[in-house]
Amino acid sequence: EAADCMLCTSITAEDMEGSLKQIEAAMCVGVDIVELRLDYLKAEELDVEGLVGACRERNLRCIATYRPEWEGGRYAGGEEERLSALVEAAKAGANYVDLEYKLGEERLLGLRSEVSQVSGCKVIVSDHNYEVTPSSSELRGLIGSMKSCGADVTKIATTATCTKDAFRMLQLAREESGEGNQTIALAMGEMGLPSRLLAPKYGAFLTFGALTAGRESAPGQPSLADMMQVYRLKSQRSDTEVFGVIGDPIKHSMSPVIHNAAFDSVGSNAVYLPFLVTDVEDFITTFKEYDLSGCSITIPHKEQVEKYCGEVDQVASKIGAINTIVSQREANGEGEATLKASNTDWVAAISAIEEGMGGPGSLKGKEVCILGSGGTARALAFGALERGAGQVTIANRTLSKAETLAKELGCLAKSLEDLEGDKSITGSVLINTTSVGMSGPNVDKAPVSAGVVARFDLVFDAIYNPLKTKLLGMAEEGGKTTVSGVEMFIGQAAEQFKQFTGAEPPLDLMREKVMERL
Ligand code: SKM
Repeated sequence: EAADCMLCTSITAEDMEGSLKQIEAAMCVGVDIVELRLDYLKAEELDVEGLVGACRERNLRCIATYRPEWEGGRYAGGEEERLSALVEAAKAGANYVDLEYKLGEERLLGLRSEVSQVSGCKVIVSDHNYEVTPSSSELRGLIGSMKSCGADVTKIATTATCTKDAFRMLQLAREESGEGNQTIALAMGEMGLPSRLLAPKYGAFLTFGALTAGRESAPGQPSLADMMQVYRLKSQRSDTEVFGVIGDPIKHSMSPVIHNAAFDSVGSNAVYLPFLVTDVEDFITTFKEYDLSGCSITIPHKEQVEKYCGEVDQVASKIGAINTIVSQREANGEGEATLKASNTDWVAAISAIEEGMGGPGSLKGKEVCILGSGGTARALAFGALERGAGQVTIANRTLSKAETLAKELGCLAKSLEDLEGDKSITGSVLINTTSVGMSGPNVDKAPVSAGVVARFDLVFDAIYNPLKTKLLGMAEEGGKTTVSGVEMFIGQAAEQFKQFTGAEPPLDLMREKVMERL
């Protein structure tokens, strides 16, 4: 069945003209309802009747919210004035008014009876926690109290400090989603993103998206365009399968763009989310408890998930790094699912490098130097040896980590300092697997100096965002052959897609979707 979770955006302009523009833009995107954030308007611009009227004229449902500073909003004036503006909004025809739970029962019941005299307007009782997500039983208690304060719709916004928090909020929405589906349960912050993107699957009353990136009215809101086009919220159902990518950081990842487009193209009832994960164990427990279907794993977690997986493919186990988990159930659907782990990085990366060197087999006998010693380094070192490379050197900031990996696979270990200083370390291929140069705070940095780059013929960067990293730029300037991480990225994602769906990956579409964004 199709979920009827409404897509909402907040109108956050400081004047009437800006508000009207935002209302028009929201309608163009296709929102179901808008929240008029009266507290964003300059005092002299506040025209409650005009704003509500503008929505009514356009047949657009609206919520009137006048959030005070004491609840995280912008309104700093007196309470009487604030509350009478909300009653005025109800009279003007707002569909909902949002009243803060912290106003207290007596005040809320009084306001509720004032509002309910105005036909059609319903009361949302809301509460915000900008620090944590309280226990589920506390949250259930809160919903109960909100209802006894006259809430037609209950709204709880908490702050997620782990993935489980986001799913607990979704669970709450589901529990309350019976008759009329009247709970908004959102976890704010980047870790709370699943609570926003899976709101339709879990039967929440509504979910918020930002009109444009940078215009969020609460921390962690995705853009409306992404919600509709990338995550396809309008076609989500209660049985939509959930996939995703875990990493820290994760904002730069193009996996959601590539996998969601691929799911869509084969008509798969599945959605793929970015999960900011710092605590792998919390994620895996959540994955199992909430029956997720599969996930990709990126930096820095590739070496930590193996112990949680029931079945690890032999090569992945030898590499010691996992980038793919698929959940598999018995045919009868009973019992705990088995997590099947594999590594789709190494073939994709080695093929991209060999392609850059002239085709299959071209790594044979070549000297390769790998920067970094995490999960991607493991995959690349294994792959290079598998394809017959001569000497493979692992160079890492912390020498001991390089030594551990080198010993396991039969390579040489160097510190980055050695590599910089010792001009006798040369070779054919230089490979970066560190996150230095990745979109984010280190985007302008390179893991080694131009002097090191000069000692190799070809440079491969496992980073794909940006397409041309600082390191690749240096290599290009030095007249070297360069291979960007994007082909590896597409290759590893295509193999994951096969495992996730059993279908052939739409390679051209996947490439097109990534290139559009890079
Ligand atoms: O191995 C891949 C992983 O599957 C996904 C990913 C990403 O989303 O950026 C990068 C690589 O680590």
